[in-house]
Amino acid sequence: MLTTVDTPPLDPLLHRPDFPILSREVRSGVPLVYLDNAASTQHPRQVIQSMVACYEEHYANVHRGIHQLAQESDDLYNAAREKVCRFINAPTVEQCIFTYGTTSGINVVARSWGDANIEPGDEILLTEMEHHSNLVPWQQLAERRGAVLRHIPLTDDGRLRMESLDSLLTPRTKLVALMSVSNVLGTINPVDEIVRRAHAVGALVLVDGAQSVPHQKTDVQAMDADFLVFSGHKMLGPSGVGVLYGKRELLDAMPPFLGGGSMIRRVMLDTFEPGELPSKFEAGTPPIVSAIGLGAAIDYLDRIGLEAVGQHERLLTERAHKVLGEVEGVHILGPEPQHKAGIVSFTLDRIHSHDVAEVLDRSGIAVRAGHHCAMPLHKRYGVSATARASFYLYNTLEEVDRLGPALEAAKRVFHRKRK
Ligand code: C6P
Repeated sequence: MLTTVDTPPLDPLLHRPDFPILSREVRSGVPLVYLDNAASTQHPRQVIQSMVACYEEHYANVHRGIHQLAQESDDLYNAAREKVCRFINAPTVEQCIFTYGTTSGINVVARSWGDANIEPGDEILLTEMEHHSNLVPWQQLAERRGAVLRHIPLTDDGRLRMESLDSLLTPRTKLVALMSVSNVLGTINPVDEIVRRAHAVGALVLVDGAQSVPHQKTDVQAMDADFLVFSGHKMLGPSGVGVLYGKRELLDAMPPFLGGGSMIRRVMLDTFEPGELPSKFEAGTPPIVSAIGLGAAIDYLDRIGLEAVGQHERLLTERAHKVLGEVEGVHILGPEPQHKAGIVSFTLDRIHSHDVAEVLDRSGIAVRAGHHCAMPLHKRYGVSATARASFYLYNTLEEVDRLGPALEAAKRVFHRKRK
């Protein structure tokens, strides 16, 4: 995790008033403790207001009109793209394509780059910890093109077995697609090293940044990834918008995936000429207001600084390991806090994770339970489901502390039932 000791500590209490939803009560009048941030984060007023202002004052479709509202919407939409581009240090704005989320970005690459470049027998290297969004599109591609899928195995403590790269990366490998941070284990993967080694055998790398871009500084040029995808709704932005970044020469050479309005230069009755980047990959009316909201979310994160966010989440994660470690019967999946982001998944002996989540909910604590769209990962660790607490900049140590008594309560409820 990219944090420095010089970064002043983040005080979540300063930011919580910006998030109206965090002050509401749930169930029978208990304060909400929102620990489901890996699924989706909450929104500060600044993001909500940016979208309200767009609807109330500027809204029109983009890239189509010459009237004033169309121009104002264009300006706001284009400004959001510039913010995204600066946020990940993309060399040019045209390389940041607005998608509908991480899933849609991966599918664009699989359908467009994949169908044009993958030949029978080519290998695509994934990892055993991937989200279904970074498994299924490649399975579909492999089926269409006769490619072979390989997977980097995991250690018992939830890290990639890097030594396996010696045999898994070969001249047959055409693409490595991996998550930078696991949405279940919290593991921070050594992306830089994997990119370097993949490039050494001529493979491209797609990084699923859904769980890292919101929490740690991302520099696509330093990372040298060929593609990066992420979602707005995991970084204080609205749902329905995401980003696909790609290297210019790759995006230029890729055929468009979705056909329709906006993505063309010229259309004849029986053929068309595709437009330039980024429009080539933004067919139809894009998620205009969501993109503008994402721009406002980036402004908010920039003001706080991702170093401070990462440092704060490290404190919360360390505290969560301590609190959960004191509850007998809890087993945490994944590595020690120094190797992970703010995501802590666990099981509790003899209680299904859905029941754990339900009892935590009675105390106002929102966690996710289930397979978290990572069934193969859960199978690797011999469990079908886990409960997951995941943190963001507005969570406090006191909120994490509440997990302890709530889990003890869960044990009392379910162990009594079984007697
Ligand atoms: N993970 C979770 O609770 P979308 O839904 O397209 O915005 O993001 C998909 C996705 C892809 N990769 C990773 C690493 C992810 O964590 C997610 C979304 C959520 O873990 C919802 S399943």
